[in-house]
Amino acid sequence: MSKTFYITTPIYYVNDAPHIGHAYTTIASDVLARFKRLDGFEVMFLTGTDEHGQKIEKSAAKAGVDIQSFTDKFSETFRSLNKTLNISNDDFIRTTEPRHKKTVQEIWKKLLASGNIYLGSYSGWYAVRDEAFYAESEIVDGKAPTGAEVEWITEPSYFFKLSAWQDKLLKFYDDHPDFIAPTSRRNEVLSFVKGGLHDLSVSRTSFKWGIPIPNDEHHVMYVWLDALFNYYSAIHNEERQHFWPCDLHIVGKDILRFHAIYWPAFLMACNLPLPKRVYAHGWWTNDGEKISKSLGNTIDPVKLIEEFNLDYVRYFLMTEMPFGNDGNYSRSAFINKVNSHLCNNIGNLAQRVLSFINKNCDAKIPTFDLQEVDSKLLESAYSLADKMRVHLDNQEIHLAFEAVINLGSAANEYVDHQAPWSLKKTDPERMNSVLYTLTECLRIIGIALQSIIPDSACKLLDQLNISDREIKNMTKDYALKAGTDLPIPQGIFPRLQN
Ligand code: ME8
Repeated sequence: MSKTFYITTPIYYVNDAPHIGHAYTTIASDVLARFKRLDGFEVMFLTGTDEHGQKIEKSAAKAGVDIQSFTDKFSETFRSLNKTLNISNDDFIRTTEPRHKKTVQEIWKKLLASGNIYLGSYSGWYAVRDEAFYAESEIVDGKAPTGAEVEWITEPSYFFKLSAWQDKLLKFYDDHPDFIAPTSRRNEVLSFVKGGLHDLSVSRTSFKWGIPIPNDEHHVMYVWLDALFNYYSAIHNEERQHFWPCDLHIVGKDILRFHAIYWPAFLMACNLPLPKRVYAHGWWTNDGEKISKSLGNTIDPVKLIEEFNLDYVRYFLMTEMPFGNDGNYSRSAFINKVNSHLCNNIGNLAQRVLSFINKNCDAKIPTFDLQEVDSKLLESAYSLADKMRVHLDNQEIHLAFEAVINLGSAANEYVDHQAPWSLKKTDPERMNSVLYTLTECLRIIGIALQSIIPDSACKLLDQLNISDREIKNMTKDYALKAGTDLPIPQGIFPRLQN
């Protein structure tokens, strides 16, 4: 049996069109999923849409559309964005699907039967935008700490006994220091939990758009209880249950509290094994401003892709800031990053080396007799796979690809220094060895880039006539064979104009 890896994105609300923030989370998860697949894991990569709750009900009413067709339309927009972004998800779950509703209702019954859910009455603040309850102490200038409008609600409600899980949660965080990442966010969660947990209202009676509570027709389920269990309902079947517990939930920092506190508490209460890790990444701004519909500065990933190209967008988003930090989108940063990393570094190297071989080596991988300087460069190329494994297991996406770009820079320095164009006249055998070393570096770079820029990496590997493209092939054992025919090289990374 191969090793398994289960990774998820948040399921997105269907009240609006996706923007760059949604694309970011999904692409990051895609990079990690693709890498694991290339590294021999059996991967389950889940994404989808979160379709119940008051926010969706209100948005549909505002649009004057019936709720089901409203959610169908926006869910489809997210699904089609995944195609546009070349996302390799294995499933796409909608919380309005029968498979999900059925699982969540079973869970409810289990929680009720075990005494984890009881009937009471809720009086307090609620923010529809966040679909979250806030304590009086959290309200700042009449608003939620996130800036969302709050309303006072008083209604009968079922409660989940969250307070009873406080100590067990703290023990769990202690026993599993890697559960919440990055560390700064872990500390935030810990201090919140240490501050004391209140029981959580998990049903609503003032609107209808939710999963009905099995034992009480007046109530629908609180949207977060419903939504979090999507991660479970998608694998709650014979073929997929071996993926549980989940290895990695990728979320934005805005929804860490739900994933790092409520989610493990719900699972403990159901006696289910807990996920291994929740990673909360940072927030994108546009030219320094928060991205929001009201400011009119949302960035449409589809437009960005139409203007530039998909792989450039994927590359920029994944490397512009350390994963975990906040970052800023600006057009000039985009162009500079893509030109310097992809066009001038990797693209230029490939174009120079492959066209030189095409003209001077009969379009075949040259013969070689390696010197120390060549072997040294190749050793660092062969060490790349392990470096990437370590970085990506820590979700240091930026560092994994920085290591690839560094290899490209080292190869560019090497080619300048070795100057094969001069060796052509003075020492053609040495020229061959230099070109061989460089094509071997390009092979490693091509394999390494597949998870982040799949189409471009595939073109590069095609130009090297390589079929072994897994991470395990990034070693000397799979080195290029002299005499292999190479196709006519074509530019892969066109330069962007400012
Ligand atoms: O919260 N920068 O859905 P949502 C970075 N349905 N990431 C951003 C972003 C930005 N400016 N804006 C959004 C929900 N995101 C719930 C989740 S999960 C069981 C239920 C990303 O549509 C980021 O991943 O509001 C954030 O957590 C998510 O979109 C919120 O998506």
